[in-house]
Amino acid sequence: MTTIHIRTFNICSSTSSITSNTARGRLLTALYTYITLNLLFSKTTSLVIFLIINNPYRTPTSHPGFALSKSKQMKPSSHPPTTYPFPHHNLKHSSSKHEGGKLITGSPLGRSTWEPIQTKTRNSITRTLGLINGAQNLSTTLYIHNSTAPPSPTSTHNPSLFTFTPHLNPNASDCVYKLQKLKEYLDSPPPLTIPPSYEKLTTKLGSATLPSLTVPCTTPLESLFKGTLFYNMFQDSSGLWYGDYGGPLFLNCGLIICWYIFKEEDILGEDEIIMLKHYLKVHKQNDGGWGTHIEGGSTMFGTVMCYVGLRLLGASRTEMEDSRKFIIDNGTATCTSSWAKFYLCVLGVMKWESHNSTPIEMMLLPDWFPFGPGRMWCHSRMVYVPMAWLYCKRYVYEKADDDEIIKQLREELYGEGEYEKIDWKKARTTVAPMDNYSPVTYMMSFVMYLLSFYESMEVFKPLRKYLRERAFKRAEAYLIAEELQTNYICIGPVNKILNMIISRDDKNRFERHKERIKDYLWVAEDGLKMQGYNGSQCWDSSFYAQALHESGMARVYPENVERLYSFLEGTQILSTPLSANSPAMFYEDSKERVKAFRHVSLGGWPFSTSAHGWPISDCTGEGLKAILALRPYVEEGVEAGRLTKMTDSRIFNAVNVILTLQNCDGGFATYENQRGFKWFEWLNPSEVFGDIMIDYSYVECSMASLTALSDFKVLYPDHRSDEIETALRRGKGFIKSLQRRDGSWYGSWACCFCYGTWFGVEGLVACGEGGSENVLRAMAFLKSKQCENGGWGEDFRSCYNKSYSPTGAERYGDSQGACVINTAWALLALIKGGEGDSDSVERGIQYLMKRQLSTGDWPQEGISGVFNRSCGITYTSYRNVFPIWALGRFRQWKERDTTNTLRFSTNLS
Ligand code: LAN
Repeated sequence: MTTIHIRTFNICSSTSSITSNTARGRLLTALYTYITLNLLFSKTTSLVIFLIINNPYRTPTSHPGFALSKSKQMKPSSHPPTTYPFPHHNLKHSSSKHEGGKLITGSPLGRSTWEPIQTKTRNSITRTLGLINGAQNLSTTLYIHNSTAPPSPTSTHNPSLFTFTPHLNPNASDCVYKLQKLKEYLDSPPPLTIPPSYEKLTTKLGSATLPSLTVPCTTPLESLFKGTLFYNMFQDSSGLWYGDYGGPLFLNCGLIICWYIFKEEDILGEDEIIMLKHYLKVHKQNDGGWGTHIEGGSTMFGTVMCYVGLRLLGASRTEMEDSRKFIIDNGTATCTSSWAKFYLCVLGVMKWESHNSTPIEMMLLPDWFPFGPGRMWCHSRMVYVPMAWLYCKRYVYEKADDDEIIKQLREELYGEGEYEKIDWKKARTTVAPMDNYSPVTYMMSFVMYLLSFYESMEVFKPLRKYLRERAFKRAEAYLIAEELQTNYICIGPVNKILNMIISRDDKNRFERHKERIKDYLWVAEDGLKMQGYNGSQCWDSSFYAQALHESGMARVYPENVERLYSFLEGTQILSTPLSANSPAMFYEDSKERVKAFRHVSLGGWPFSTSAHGWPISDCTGEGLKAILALRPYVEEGVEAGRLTKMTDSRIFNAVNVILTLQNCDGGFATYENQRGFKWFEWLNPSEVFGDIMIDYSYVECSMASLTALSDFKVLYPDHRSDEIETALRRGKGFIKSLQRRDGSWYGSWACCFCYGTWFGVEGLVACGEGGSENVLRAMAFLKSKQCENGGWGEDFRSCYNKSYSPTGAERYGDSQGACVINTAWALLALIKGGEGDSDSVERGIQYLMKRQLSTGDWPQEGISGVFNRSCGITYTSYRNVFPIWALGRFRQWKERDTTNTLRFSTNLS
């Protein structure tokens, strides 16, 4: 009986479109389910089940598909309509402060790992699950986020809650993590000191600590309050919000190859293997292939990487027949892109002759030379240096020739008996059209041609030997510097694995690398994945801090705000006693920094954690703004010694990072100044990625840096004031120069024009351009894209095709193509641009309220993030943070007084 109720609810919520998903319908279903659960279980148990089955993962009714007019246009994904049972497996999530990991240097703050839980617990949980589900054979998996205690065996989980239906929506909604956090929250709800003026709200919308599941929100303030009540339940005790940072599919294979080559359990354990396999399987498309990321149509890059990954993890050839066919039909693995070829060479299923020359000698190029690793975008540099190392060593998995799976792969990837006959040299230039986002240019082909002579001619042998020996020494020092500066996390998941393979013969380095693999893993309904970074902790939390402040909600949750401040304070790079004493500090010395091509780190904020150690312009900007915004709320905590004071000198260090990051064009790039030239892009060898060769100035990075300077200027009018004025003036010019004719800005790091335009408007207003012609054009652009139902929507195709996606967010948003996150971005921009009283904003706010779930959450729709033009990346926090912020900004606008200063009135009438 229970099963039927729960499933009925799931089906209702997952297949209804926005129009049929009315407040009344949802309310009735919610009420019905809640009462049923209450009859069957204790109050806490029912709440846990209820909140989870009120699943934010909303699946639209159909998958429309669309025509491809240009060969470069992104293909839609087409996952098979199969639901997979959650495998029998248990992992729990932890933060390292509970682990006491000996081998970990740097601050453990914000570290996120998953671990298996005891079999005994697993059995008892499985039994409970069977009971709830009414199907004993459908035992499920429980993953536990280990930042606090694992749930007791009495906690209840329903396998159907974790059902992942990728053909409807391949985005998971972080139910696994949230379930665990929720349990912790309910076990010991934090004391909330809600101001008396909020009493009316709390009585209406729930207790002080729990959102009411039955009372609908009727005003924006109620919606805002419920949204924060819900999201705050998932704050980690260390003050941050964790979330899924998956999306790219090609990253898993690097890790799997590394594990396979070394076969060590502490690289990937039994539990992780099962879950990783599950993840790769559920993201397979109807045509047997995989996309480069979860929402993309199949590519040879994604397919070859996932195919090899799955086979190494133990999937049989027969169960992969359709995928093998996809590879063969698209020209065999010789037609995959260059990065996949690199991995195949390392594994020994492709010969190094098929790889273009990647000389490690690039490390010897002098600084004055117009091209060189120090001038490249740091992510490209950090990947191509270890790649060049492995290429120049012609590194191959040592047991490849005797390994049965490798022998089979050599047959499967190219066709029976073909491997020895392949013209490997020719394979250097073959690439399937679906992978060829940035075709190799004539100039690059010519460079490759010259390099192939250098690589193969006998006459160059002595010179090669001489140069290579020196280059290897220089590269080794460089790789070690990266490892120590990042406490072995490394800048990203690609160089993490490559550096680890290289460090194999150095026991100390290798062991430390292994300890930090877990930092990249994440578990969600779709299984375990290698994330695109070691998380987005600092970035997400900085935005939320500003949302809490701007909405007036920071006063309502003093406890959460203190914890949040404490996380942000502790995450400033090299600025806490622990991080300042880590080996990374050695490299902050200017001589060492220059050798390692690094910008100043001291005082910057990272995207993820302090231990990661790479400051980013916009993360520093958002981090600084967040700290400045929260300061008034934490004075008491600082005085009482509960919190560490942010000294002025720490704030000045952050400002220094920002000021020194401004480029000649007035804009800001990501991690470093722009050191190369645009023509470097002609040498982009990746094929699959666009604009990766240098660090360009972006609207996002510029807005965050400039708004931070502008906030800072108000509080510290005497510190470097002339420089700040100049920076703002130059920044304003840059932002204007990037605006497109239609009034929009292209967003490079999220989907897409709504995101970019929000940054553009916010930046211009901070530079004193409110009401200018540029801002008005942006307003007109946004209004022109509003859907009839009041929302806005775009998906990943906007980024890939660089034009507003023709059917909006129809695939994973609502039937009109609108979605929650883009609506929030558009609203943030419109209100900032002076449109707060417009009908457009009113309708947008109504839209957000309508789409809010009865828990206070919002549905998980399409993928939000993007990088390198062609790869999507997940941000599960965005669906909460941005709607809350937009509602909060709307509230502030409505309550502004005539002098346009804020009141943050708590009067609810
Ligand atoms: C990120 C994540 C954060 C992102 C923002 C801060 C949001 C952005 O405003 C600036 C660029 C930045 C820092 C960014 C750059 C590219 C990254 C590092 C990523 C998208 C996360 C993963 C991606 C990285 C390149 C993925 C690794 C894969 C390779 C192809 C090397």
